[in-house]
Amino acid sequence: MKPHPWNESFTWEPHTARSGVVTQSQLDQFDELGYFVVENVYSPDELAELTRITDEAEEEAIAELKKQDGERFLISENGAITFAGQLVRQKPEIRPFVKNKTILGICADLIGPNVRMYHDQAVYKMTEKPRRFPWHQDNGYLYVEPQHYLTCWIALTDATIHNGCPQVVPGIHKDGTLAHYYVDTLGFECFEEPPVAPLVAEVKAGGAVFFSSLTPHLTGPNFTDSTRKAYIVQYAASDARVLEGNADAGESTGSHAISEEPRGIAVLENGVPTV
Ligand SMILES: O=C(O)CCC(=O)C(=O)O
Repeated sequence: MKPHPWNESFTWEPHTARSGVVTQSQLDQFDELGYFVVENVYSPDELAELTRITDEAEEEAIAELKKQDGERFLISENGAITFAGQLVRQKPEIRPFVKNKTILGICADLIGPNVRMYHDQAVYKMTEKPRRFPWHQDNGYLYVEPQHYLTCWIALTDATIHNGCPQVVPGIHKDGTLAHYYVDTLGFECFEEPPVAPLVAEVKAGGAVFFSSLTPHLTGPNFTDSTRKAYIVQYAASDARVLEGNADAGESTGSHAISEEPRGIAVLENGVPTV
């Protein structure tokens, strides 16, 4: 495991429970292992409405995939796994869900008083065709500074080891961003074999797995007959910047503020939820 070329120094800062939404021992687990699970983030009615929106987005993503050769594009493949991105931008009715009170309390504890929802996508995993899913850190895709931001993996259906719940490699987040290499059609990977045993993060529908952008993770195959549905939302400090350029070619060639990107919205300003 090598550090990402742009990760010249990194210190993991421990977090303190201030919002009252989660306990200090949950945050201690986050600091130690890089993740924790919170059940019942959404009520059954909220979950039904959120899923209605993501189902619609997934149908649109499938319609697009059907126009592609072999009905696939990179890792997305009709009948296997679909990614429907930028829903906050395209479907404003989803915005109240990314401003959920529990999630914003966790954002305040783990990121700070000024937070922007940075990226979102619905990921549906169908009964699996055998394929590898790469171990990756979310910051291994687009390099953001500060390197630590928060990924909230919301289960729209019960997520278990049998249908592709998240799995995380504990402890590695403390070293910051690792070098990633591209695995053709699948995406970026930081290692093929985890250096320590992965932990399985099962979560019931309506709950969420919270992990750092620095926590190596993947989701396993779906061996069941029904689709595993997730909505993944990422939150970063409002003044975070995306570094530009090709890491393999050397230094970053520039950067832009995440607030310049149309896919995100501010969710916390000076500790207060935005309207
Ligand atoms: O939800 C999934 O199946 C995988 C999503 C994931 O790991 C990601 O998009 O970073």
